Amino acid sequence: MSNKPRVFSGIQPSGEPHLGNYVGAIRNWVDDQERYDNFFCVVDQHAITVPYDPQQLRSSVRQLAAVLIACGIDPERSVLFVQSHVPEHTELAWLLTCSTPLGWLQRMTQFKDKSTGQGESVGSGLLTYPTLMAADILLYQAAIVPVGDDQKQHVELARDIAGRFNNLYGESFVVPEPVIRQVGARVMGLDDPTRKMSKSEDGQFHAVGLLDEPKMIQKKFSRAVTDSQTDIVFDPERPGVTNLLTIYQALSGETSEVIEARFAGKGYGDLKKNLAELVIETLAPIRQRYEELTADPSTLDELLAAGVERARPIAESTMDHVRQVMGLR
Ligand code: AQP
Repeated sequence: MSNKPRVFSGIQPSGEPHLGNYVGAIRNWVDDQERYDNFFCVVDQHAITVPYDPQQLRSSVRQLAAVLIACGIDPERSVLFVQSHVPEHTELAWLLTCSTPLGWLQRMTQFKDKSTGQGESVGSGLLTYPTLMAADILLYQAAIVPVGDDQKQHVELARDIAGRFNNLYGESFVVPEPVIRQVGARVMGLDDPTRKMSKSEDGQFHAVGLLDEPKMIQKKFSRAVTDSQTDIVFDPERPGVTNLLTIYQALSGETSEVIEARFAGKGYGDLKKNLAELVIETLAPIRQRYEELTADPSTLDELLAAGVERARPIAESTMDHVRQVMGLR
């Protein structure tokens, strides 16, 4: 057993993974892989909280797992697995749901955003999504949860849920901390820089997919919405140009001053062209590794099966304890 701090983080196979997922989460998981005892999970049961196509889900799970490995998640060093392959996630989710006040779930902004306009026909899984996420994290006694800014509220709720359970039934769970990198914690849509870049958002020019062809990447950046001003500076009042500069900063690792100096006196066309080149350069090795990995489907099956083998004993040990203290055994 490792004595490094334990990390858990998940990603939904709800569409093609995009640059926001990469900058806000995946690259941080990869960068810090050596420092932690890592559990990374393709959270397919989260992806069914909104209407979906079963055939599509099946292939998205495989695509996402392969993309994570192609991005640099090393299945030897990190435990990589699919949520539904470890049934303890849903068992713990139900047990936590029973001690989570309704009001805690109703005030989640993701629930409010995703349920807008659906009235009472909204799936109740969308409301209880955060208790499943809390179960994902608490099952592995993870201390650290690296996420993008949009998931901060859910990790804070997981802390509250863990605290409440520990009070009710005795010390059972490590109370997890969200870890959010400053640069790129919320990448915005290229077609509308006031909305977060999302897998499930419609619009061909909204998100840059991690497997997009170079030509498509150029096209998406050339159409990115900016504004009618000319100077290229980070300015929260100008979300379009700031979003492009933020992506540039996250991928180049340069400071905002250096980047502003580089583009001083230049136009939006230059920024978009340079940024597209940087993104193409970053994603090219990922696409190549993805192609190699998916050439033989059995390789991925074996890697995912090995991930379950490593995850399950820990999940089972937590559940043994939880069933006991809750009077279910
Ligand atoms: N736009 C973003 N900028 C920075 N980080 C982001 N993340 C998501 N979008 C951005 C981070 O990526 C990780 C995995 O996200 P997820 O799959 O669990 O679900 P999500 O946060 O709801 O992401 P999407 O892409 O918007 O999916 P859909 O459209 O299905 O809801 C998380 O750490 C997240 O913070």
